[in-house]
Amino acid sequence: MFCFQCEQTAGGKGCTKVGVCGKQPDVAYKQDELICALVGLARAVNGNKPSDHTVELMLKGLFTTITNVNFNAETIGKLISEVEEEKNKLGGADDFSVNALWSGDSDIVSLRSTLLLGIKGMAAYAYHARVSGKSNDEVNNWFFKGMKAFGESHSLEEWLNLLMEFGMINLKCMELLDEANTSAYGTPVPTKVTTIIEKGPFIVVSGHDLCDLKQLLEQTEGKGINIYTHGEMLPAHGYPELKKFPHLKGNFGTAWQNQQKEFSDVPAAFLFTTNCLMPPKPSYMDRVFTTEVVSYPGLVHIDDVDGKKDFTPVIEKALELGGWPEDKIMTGINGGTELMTGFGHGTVLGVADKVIDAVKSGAIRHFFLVGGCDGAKPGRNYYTEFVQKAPKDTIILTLACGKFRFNDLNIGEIGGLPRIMDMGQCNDAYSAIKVAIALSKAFECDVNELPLTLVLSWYEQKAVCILLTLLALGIKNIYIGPSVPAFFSQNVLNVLVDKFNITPITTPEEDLKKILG
Ligand code: FS2
Ligand code: SF4
Repeated sequence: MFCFQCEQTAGGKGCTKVGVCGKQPDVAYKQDELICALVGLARAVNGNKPSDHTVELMLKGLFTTITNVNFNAETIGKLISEVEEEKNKLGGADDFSVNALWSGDSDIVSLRSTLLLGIKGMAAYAYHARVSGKSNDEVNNWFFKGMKAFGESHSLEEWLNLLMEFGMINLKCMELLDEANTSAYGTPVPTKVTTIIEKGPFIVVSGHDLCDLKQLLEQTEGKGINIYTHGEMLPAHGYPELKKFPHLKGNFGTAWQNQQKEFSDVPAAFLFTTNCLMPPKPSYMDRVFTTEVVSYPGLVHIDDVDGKKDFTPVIEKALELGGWPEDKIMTGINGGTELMTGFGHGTVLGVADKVIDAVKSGAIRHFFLVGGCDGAKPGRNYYTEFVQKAPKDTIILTLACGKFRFNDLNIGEIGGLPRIMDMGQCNDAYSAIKVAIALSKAFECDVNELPLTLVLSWYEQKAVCILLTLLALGIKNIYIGPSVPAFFSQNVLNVLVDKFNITPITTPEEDLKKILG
């Protein structure tokens, strides 16, 4: 097997025997086979408008191969057969070999891989938008354009151009998902979320899919079961159409990489709607359920029947386990019991005047977007320390699961605005972009001239598509960590440094000094 798509890849180079994430070689081979089948499907579509079913297969297929989503060779095998069948219905196409993906000039392999991984990330976003009823032809068509490109030969410059074109398409896709979420669940509002778990039966919902959470909230109404979010589901508390359910109580645990410890012996059911699933331990395996494209051998999967799901097995398990007999005080990483979320573009731009005045008066010196994925490496303490050491006249915008390193800290307010503002999930990077563009208009300057610095942490492929969007928008001086992606060759990294001044993180002190001067 060979896989180097995420930040924890073996030796910082590639997993070749077994995945650090727990992915076994048979699953890795199947995932490669699936990617090849999808290139074949794109070839068969050949620039024409794909049908709705063809698009669905493309999105499902790509999403399935993202880190910590699907560990099940059997379900991947079924998907491959469906893709092959669809390809043949469209008149067939030449096979594409996985060797073609990883072989050739190292810089070309690097650019090709970066595009493939970005496309995987965007597929997850397009998939979520789709289940909430939003789809966009331009975005859909680009999946086929991009996937077909892997079977073609392009110069370095052409690959770079494709990456930038993709970045702008992913911006459209994130906008589409924002529209899907806000039109279905309302505009997020600032909301306090407790980490204390009430006594009695409960279900913990993880992943990014708000549509699954809504269905589960409806199906558990009046049943004496409380619902808690986990990881990337935390921002759900800010959406009016979800927070209106009184049994959506709070947030359980911290970021994905702590689940094997945090879930152990907990008397509750766990539902994974998307990544990040880790191989479950025997102490809690019987209570973990999957849905959507998430799958793990031996876990019960909740299927979708015409957009509806029956969560009865999850509900029955929660009732059987019964929860804790007394309220359980759980805390965030730093000991806090209260988290805030709901600062999407609707909220932040709603107080734009206040923000602009605070910048003009000097009350706010600088904004940092400290966001992205979390992970297990000790180097990720950088992000906690960065937030703790950021001067009191600075604001921390944040998003995605990396925030669990510091979202229980109380670091005060500036003029009534909390110094840490959680904008949402990773896809809500769209909110951050919207706010940055609005501020640049208000101050009549380029985005790069704003008192704003992006300090990003990456782990899986959604971070790749977001980074490409930021670069395509011409955003420079991004700090990135905890390590440089293995799929960036030295020359590709040099180009990114030259063109965009991408800077690997060093220490919080040094980076803060460099940024604030
Ligand atoms: Fe975190 Fe995992 Fe959002 Fe990523 S919960 S690393 O999927 O997409 O961020
Ligand atoms: Fe390794 Fe990451 Fe690939 Fe898993 S997803 S096999 S950890 S590179």
